[in-house]
Amino acid sequence: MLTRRKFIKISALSAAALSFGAGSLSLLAKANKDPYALKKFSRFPTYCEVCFWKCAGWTHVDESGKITKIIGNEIDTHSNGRFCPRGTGGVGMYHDTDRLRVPLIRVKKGEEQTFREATWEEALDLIASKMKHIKEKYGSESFALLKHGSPGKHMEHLFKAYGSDTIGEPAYAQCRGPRETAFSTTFGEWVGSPEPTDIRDTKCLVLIGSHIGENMHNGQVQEMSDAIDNKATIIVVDPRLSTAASKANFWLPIKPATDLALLLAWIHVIIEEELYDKKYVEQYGHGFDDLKVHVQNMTPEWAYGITTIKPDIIRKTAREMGHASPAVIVHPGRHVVWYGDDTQRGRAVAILNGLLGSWGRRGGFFFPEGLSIPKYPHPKYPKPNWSWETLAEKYPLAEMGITNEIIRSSIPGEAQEGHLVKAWMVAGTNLIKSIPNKRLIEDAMNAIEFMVVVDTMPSDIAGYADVVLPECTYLERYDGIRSASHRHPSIALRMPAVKPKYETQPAWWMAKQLGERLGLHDYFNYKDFEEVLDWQLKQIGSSLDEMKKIGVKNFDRKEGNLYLAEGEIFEFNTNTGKIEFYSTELEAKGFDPMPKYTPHPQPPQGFFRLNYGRAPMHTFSRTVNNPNLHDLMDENVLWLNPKAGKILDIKDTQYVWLKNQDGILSTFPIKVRLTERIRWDSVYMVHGFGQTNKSMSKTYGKGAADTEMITNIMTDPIMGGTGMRGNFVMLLSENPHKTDTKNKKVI
Ligand SMILES: Nc1nc2c(c(=O)[nH]1)N[C@H]1C(S)=C(S)[C@@H](COP(=O)(O)OP(=O)(O)OC[C@H]3O[C@@H](n4cnc5c(=O)[nH]c(N)nc54)[C@H](O)[C@@H]3O)O[C@H]1N2
Ligand SMILES: Nc1nc2c(c(=O)[nH]1)N[C@H]1C(S)=C(S)[C@@H](COP(=O)(O)OP(=O)(O)OC[C@H]3O[C@@H](n4cnc5c(=O)[nH]c(N)nc54)[C@H](O)[C@@H]3O)O[C@H]1N2
Ligand code: SF4
Ligand SMILES: [Mo]
Repeated sequence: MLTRRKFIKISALSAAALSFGAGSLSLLAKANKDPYALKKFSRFPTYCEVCFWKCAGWTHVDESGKITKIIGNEIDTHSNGRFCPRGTGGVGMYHDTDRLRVPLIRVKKGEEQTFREATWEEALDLIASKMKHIKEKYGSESFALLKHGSPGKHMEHLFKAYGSDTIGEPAYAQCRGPRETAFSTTFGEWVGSPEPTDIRDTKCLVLIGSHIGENMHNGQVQEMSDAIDNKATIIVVDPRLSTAASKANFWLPIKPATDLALLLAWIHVIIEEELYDKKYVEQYGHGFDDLKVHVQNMTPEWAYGITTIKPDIIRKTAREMGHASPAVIVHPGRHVVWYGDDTQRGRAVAILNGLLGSWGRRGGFFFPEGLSIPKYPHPKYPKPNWSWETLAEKYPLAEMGITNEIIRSSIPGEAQEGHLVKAWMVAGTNLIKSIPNKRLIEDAMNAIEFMVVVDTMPSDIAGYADVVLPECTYLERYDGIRSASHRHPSIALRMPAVKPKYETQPAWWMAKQLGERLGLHDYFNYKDFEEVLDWQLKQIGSSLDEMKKIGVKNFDRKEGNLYLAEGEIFEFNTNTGKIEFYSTELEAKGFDPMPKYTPHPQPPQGFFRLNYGRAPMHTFSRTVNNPNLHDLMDENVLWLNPKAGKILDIKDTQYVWLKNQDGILSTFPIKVRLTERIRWDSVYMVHGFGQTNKSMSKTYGKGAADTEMITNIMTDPIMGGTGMRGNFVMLLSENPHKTDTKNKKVI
């Protein structure tokens, strides 16, 4: 048992050096059997795993069996047949020579910890024995799964069969959780993914920090470009001149952390000037009169003092929305964990949409419809004694596992009585980059008994594992059927275009192998995943053969219209059956039934607010080493206003280190970009860089990591989101890590 978990480097290991026992060879032979080499196709259907928009496409393979390109599937309405630059660059994930190649097991050599190569048999046996041990000693609930993306789905099935629902993913408490709670307490529905925003038909699109254009969620970007061509009014609220802001009719360079005041002032104007959709509000709304009183004094003049946005601009933009109503979208955003009052900010956004009558209306939000894919038959999952829900109890409206609470519950003294997490499987998520508060993660990793990482790359988190399982990339495997909720239902198939490189394997195979070892055969009662897919597809009137040829299948809607009909009787899934301007659910749980503005700290003298976001050619940390995408952008830069640069005597292209309000230093320096596009009180960087694992040879040490600087977390009391935008940094021109007087490294 390891009591201290040191980060260890994963060196580029060669598969050739490995000798296999006969058992594991036969295992591989089974899994690698011909589905991977369907010679009659030169293009194979897939859906993209570079981000979670899941565009469907074709992987092209030449006669020598080499992947040449990936392009969009022409009948995929999700992507309109076009991939974004990252999707096209997905080929690089397959070709990346730094990929994980073989299973690895941590060993201690004297005082040193290191990895050694292992056979699949050995690695899987070890994990299964640990799973049995944890179950016997503490209960299955103590083995947590932290996951994201396709591999996570397969592992989720394994964990639920094993008896653990201690499961969480960063797409909730680090991403869109607050907006889902906000919309479900208002309209009785999550926004969901992809967002059912009818952007192509809108007359007015309001983006509050949603930087579509840098945020490259494909369908939205394309529809926004159509909306611009159709002369829709674009209003962007962002302290930074984002790409979207540069295309907007109105750019409101708001003082960071004050959006709620602007939203309330907009609500004030829309009610005061009677710009709201009266019939809609009367028929569907609950609590309008309370809201009217609530915002009575929240005038544009009041908001001006807080937001720095001029009253006449607030009025003008409110009128634009009112005149476009109901074909108007106040976008719910996606990564919305900013300042801890994010559910309440999301509520203000939802209320605005409710007033403008945009929910269920053309040019606003449509009612999406998806196809539910029948589950391959298996016995019922055992009921765990406790689960993620138990760990999230202090957040009454948490609707999914809270990653950081699972992590916290791994630390004795922090965990609730009887609910200590003792082991983790981490599948498809790089926790070191995606979860703030690295100290907490390190303490937790030191405390747990065992940790498995399933990844395609030697990511930061892989360096902390006891066992690393190398997954093949999405181009080399089957996965679950993509069922997209959209204007109409559609499904897409992902199948291997080539055999997995090296000794890599798909996650479905790993899950089955572990399941068999744990005596859970009935949950994995199939030979391979083709069998599961074919069975599922046949239940919905298709087949694996058909899907291999077409890749995407579109279905007609069955569950009602895209929009509300004029005056339609409609019951919303809230306590009152209405759109709740006044939330009865929040009130019952002890929270403000209507959103209030509360001020947040501003940067102290000498510090800037740390702002971060996306670049069009990268997805988080998963693409930074991708050879194709690395060529397009190989490091992140720090946006700094020239005025601030002048005062600090910091020049354009100069490298600086960062130090945050808690004295945390950035491991690596970052290049300054002086630009008027950022306010003087903030700096901005793209998330995902500052890779600490040397085995990621192209990207190691390039750029800085925003996550390192995020140690102040403003937690949303309603659903547990980790607000990450309340961190402040100062810029250091000298290397703070340089050797001290005794010639020893400080860090
Ligand atoms: N500081 C900060 N933190 C953030 C954000 C931010 O902007 N700043 N953004 C937040 C948001 S919105 C989100 S959604 C999350 C994203 O959080 P994550 O999904 O954890 O993001 P990545 O950093 O891309 O880590 C993905 C990991 O999965 C691996 N991987 C990629 N493909 C596969 C595969 O096919 N199989 C397996 N097994 N592994 C694979 C990659 O190599 C990488 O190690 O992060 C959140 N955290
Ligand atoms: N290329 C690319 N596209 C992606 C992703 C990716 O990794 N790469 N990830 C996808 C995922 S999972 C997500 S969740 C989305 C996230 O993307 P979005 O939800 O669109 O954006 P955020 O990351 O929340 O916000 C970034 C913007 O907020 C602005 N901002 C910062 N502080 C404030 C403030 O106080 N007020 C206001 N009004 N604005 C502020 C920043 O300047 C920046 O422009 O992107 C998705 N699309
Ligand atoms: S938006 Fe781009 S990266 Fe995301 S799934 Fe689509 S093609 Fe892939
Ligand atoms: Mo996200």
